[in-house]
Amino acid sequence: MKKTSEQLAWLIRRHAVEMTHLSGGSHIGAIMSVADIVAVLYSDVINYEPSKPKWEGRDRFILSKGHAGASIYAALAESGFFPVEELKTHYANGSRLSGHVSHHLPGVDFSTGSLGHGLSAGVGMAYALKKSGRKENVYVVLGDGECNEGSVWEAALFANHFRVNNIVAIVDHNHMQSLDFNENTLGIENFYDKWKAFGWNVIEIDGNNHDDLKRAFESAKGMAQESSHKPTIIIANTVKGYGVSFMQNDILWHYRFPHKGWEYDGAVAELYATKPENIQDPYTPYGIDNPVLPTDKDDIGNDHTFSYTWDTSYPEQMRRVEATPGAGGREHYINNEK
Ligand SMILES: Cc1ncc(C[n+]2csc(CCOP(=O)(O)OP(=O)(O)O)c2C)c(N)n1
Ligand SMILES: [Mg+2]
Repeated sequence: MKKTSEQLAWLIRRHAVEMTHLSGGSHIGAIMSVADIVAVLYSDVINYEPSKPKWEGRDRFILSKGHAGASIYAALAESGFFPVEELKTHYANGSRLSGHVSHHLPGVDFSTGSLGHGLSAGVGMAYALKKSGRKENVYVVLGDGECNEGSVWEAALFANHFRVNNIVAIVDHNHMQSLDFNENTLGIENFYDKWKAFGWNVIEIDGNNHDDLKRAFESAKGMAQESSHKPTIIIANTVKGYGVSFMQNDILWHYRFPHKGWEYDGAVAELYATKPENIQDPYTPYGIDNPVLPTDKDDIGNDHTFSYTWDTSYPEQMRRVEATPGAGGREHYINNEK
């Protein structure tokens, strides 16, 4: 039976913890961030046929932030494109499930990993489909740090100029990239106005909220039919590491994988506590009885960014404040009421 978006998002997160744990692979924070977007796309939005991955009538999907490949691998396996068992080969020598997304896998149209290419490829596909009079849509998921790449904006110009209205881009706007917050690396604000200025329809939502996501994809369909024929972008405000408290908003978890001990046990136990009904945890069906807990000496709750910190509960105010080095910087906000 087809999974609900909530079930699929949970399974993506649970698989991702296992896959990165087993392989020592990275980018778990990026995977947790995008899991809800990918889940809603595969449960409610994208037209596909798992037994015929190259079916002509399929919508095209590109995960341009290809370092979060485990999210799409899990979504494809859970949607019937290949056996779930194969997920355990992630990152292994000879596996089809390379760390970054590979088109050698059924259901993947375009390999990604070198950031900045997915939107150009997606706009090209959409343009070709439209010119051929076809009705399929193209969906492209980008990272917000990825929007530092100039090619993203070139594709944006092209899509507007040629009225490519059968593309929907989604930006996983978690304010972080690999080593620091976007705001400290190369700022992209005011993001909404930038996309508007490039001629796109813009929808801004909470990207970890499934109702918001579903409404946004519905609205995008309506906008595509408007006479202006503009492309549409959904700015999905997300939290990097979403779903496991100690990974959330902590840049450490861009590259770190859940190690044996409290990191793996803590992630699994937290996820198990939020498991939706009618699905099984495929690895630890009864959770973990006695999870190893972090001690005072363990590196948890510390600020691993270079110099500043960011709290997504203050997106409008754009509060950017100095952290106290080595003292749990995320607790220290200027003008913070707490
Ligand atoms: C062209 C290119 N430059 C650098 C990298 C290395 N890299 C991998 S992930 C990443 C950060 C991406 O940040 P963002 O797009 O915001 O994605 P997030 O992980 O936050 O979802 C970088 C710089 C890359 N993959 N491609
Ligand atoms: Mg980001």
